[in-house]
Amino acid sequence: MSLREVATPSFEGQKPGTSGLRKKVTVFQQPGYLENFVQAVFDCAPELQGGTLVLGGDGRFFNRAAIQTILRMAAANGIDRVLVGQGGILSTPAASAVIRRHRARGGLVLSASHNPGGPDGDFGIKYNIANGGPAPEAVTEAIYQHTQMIRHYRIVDIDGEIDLDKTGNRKIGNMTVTVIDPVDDYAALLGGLFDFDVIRALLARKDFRFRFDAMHAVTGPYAKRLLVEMLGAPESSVINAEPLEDFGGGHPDPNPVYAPELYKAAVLDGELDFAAASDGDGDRNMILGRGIAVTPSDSLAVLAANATLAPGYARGIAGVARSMPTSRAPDAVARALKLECFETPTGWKFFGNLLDAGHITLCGEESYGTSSDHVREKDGLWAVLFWLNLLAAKPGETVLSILQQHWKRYGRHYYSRHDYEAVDARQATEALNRLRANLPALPGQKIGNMAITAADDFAYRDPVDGSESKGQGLRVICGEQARLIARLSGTGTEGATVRLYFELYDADPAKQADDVQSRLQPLIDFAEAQTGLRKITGRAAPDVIT
Ligand code: VG1
Ligand code: CO
Repeated sequence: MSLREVATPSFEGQKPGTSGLRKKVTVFQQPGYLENFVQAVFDCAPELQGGTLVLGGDGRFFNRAAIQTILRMAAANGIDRVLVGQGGILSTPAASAVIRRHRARGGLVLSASHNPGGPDGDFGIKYNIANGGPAPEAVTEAIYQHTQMIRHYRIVDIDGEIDLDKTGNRKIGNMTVTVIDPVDDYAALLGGLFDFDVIRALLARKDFRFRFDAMHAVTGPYAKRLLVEMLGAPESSVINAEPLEDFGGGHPDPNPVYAPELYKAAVLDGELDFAAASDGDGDRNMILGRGIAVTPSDSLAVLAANATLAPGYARGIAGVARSMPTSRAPDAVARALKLECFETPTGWKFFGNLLDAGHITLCGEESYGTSSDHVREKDGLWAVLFWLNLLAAKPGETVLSILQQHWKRYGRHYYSRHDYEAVDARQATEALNRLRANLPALPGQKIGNMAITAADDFAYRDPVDGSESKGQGLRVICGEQARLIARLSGTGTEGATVRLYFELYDADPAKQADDVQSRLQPLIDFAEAQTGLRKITGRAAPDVIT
């Protein structure tokens, strides 16, 4: 084994976005590109020296090659031990669980999450800190700054490759590589949160038709262990369970648009009583019932309202947090139950401090992300088990009836997100700038019969460490009645993706079964009038409506 310092040019744009650094695979394959970013992480996180690092990814194309490189760099940078998931696999929530359980000083999670994979697809890398969560902005910014001035990276040469497929210990010089089962720690953690006996009984019922779609992404092995082996669901109920390097050519994004068959079976055809799907790296969840797709915002609100039905939360929850564009459905629950409630910028990294400080127990985002303080990431299967636990604890209820009762009590927040993908970056900026310029003049104006009470560019001050994050999304607010939000995605790799979010509150149970898009139409029209997005881009409609 020999250690080398390799001279390297710095690369433009190695700036982590909403969730890590995401680029085309071909960008990551440039000599030195991955190495520079990893070296920047090691240089900015000296606490990793002499400590344990967790390493794994969602199994997409380039995952194995990247792991081999990172292991050799870890040995050259004084890491004491690396815990790697077998086959290079670790879902994002499992990586978080492993970091916490083994008191690792950090972790590198290799994933571009819901972005497509394969040689022409996307790759990504994210640094998580010792609490198991995504590094906060100050850390990712320091890493980015460092990539701009990097001149060398350190790596050791070894004969052949490290065998990732057999569990157990290997050595690279003084560093130990421990290949671990990727599911064990995670399954044990979830086993302690939910009532597996009642869920098992529910799944055994002949009249309870259940399906989980792993979308050929990382959750396959996790779902098989938890749902089939531990909870007795029929093997056939977990579909697309084989992780594939290109996710079978699909878009591993669990929503009605990218999981159309599951959506049709449950929502349109009513063939399933409960269906769910997860994304590339296993941190997202979509919950469907017979005739109903649960919006992620409602899902968080329902889980918060019913949390004490699950053993792990039986003593009550401290509070809830949601990202700014997430609907205010959870706020209504927090008010009624007298819980603390926080509004954070988009991205899971903003929940970390609130969770660590014990301010909140549950948190979520409108983008199919929900989780709790059991890890520091969003957790797809956690949400699925929580819903199963809830259904099992409420005999006679369905997903739809649970939601209807929830709306009756707390009011309904009609909600939708419209995405315009791969838009020309200049056009996207122009559209948002138009709205931005109008913001000061909007309060006092009306959207239909609703008066605008505030309009701003969302800024956040972290209540725990006081750090500030500005420019987090344009908001137009009509009191408690409605909101319209516009922001640019920070996870795309092609042009710009514009996200428009629409929310309308209705407390009247007689008006809670309307068509969502029709109810939101005045807000949708107002957004176009303010941004000119469709006109500027020449697009007739959004690419994805969720
Ligand atoms: C999107 C979602 C955001 C989520 C992020 C990472 O970010 O909107 O809520 O935290 O993806 O999720 P953006 O910047 O594209 O809107 V994942 O499952 O892709 O790690
Ligand atoms: Co994800």
